[in-house]
Amino acid sequence: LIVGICLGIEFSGAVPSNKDFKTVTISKCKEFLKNTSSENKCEEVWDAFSKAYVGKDPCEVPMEAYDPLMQTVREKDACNRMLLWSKTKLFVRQLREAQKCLPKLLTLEDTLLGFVMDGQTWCSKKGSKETFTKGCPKSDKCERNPVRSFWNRASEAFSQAACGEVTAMLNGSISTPFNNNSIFASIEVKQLSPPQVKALSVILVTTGNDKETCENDSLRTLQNAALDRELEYTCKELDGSKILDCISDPDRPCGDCW
Ligand code: C8R
Repeated sequence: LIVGICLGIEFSGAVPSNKDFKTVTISKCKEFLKNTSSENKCEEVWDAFSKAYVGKDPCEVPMEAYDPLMQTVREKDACNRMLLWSKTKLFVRQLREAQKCLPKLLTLEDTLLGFVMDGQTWCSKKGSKETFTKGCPKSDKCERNPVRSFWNRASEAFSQAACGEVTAMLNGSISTPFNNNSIFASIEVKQLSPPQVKALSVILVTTGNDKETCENDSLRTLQNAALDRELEYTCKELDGSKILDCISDPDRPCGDCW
């Protein structure tokens, strides 16, 4: 809904919402860090975050603008537990919400920055001190916008912390599950290499009747990219609808579903 509303609004009509956005961001940060030794860090995180885009043309914010933010937030390495995805956000979210029988996999949304910024939109204007949450440019208008650059940079840092076996959930109901324009293809895969990372295991999730297989051309490209990087590669097809039905059924034991 929010995306739909934003699409219809021109940037010139943007509404300042500095306060709300800052309040929401800091309170989500505090919620994430509750009962940890970093609880008081959220103002510092906000400062580093906002410096990346406030006062700048919203089409001229490169991913490097978030480098100082990445320095403030150091994530732990995630060995054998990292879950990357592309075009399967909803499915991954449903899996995480179901919590049942879930292999203990970690997504960027399980880290501070991913958790805090998920679902938010933000930008500023040249010379302005404000943050806007509506009317911000989309990636089709300009690639170097604050939101896209944030996810590029955060995804780069997240995948740099990968180790062991990395899992990727890709969408088998679209014709190009591995798409060069995606953050997964253009940033994350490029960070994965031995000795830190050993294997890439693809789970191709299908929902509905359109079903690509692991033989899909784009997945062959991914396989070759993985092998060029000297990573072991596996690919497995999964019926997403079946899995979701199964994990939401209290009478079915875990082992039945996976
Ligand atoms: N990642 C990227 N984008 C993310 C994100 C995330 O964790 N979380 C959110 N909410 N978004 P896509 P992709 C938003 O095209 O390009 C990481 C951003 O607005 O389906 O391959 C994550 O680690 C972003 O523009 O997938 C994952 O592995 C779109 O969702 C890849 O990058 C991107 O959604 C997914 O990026």
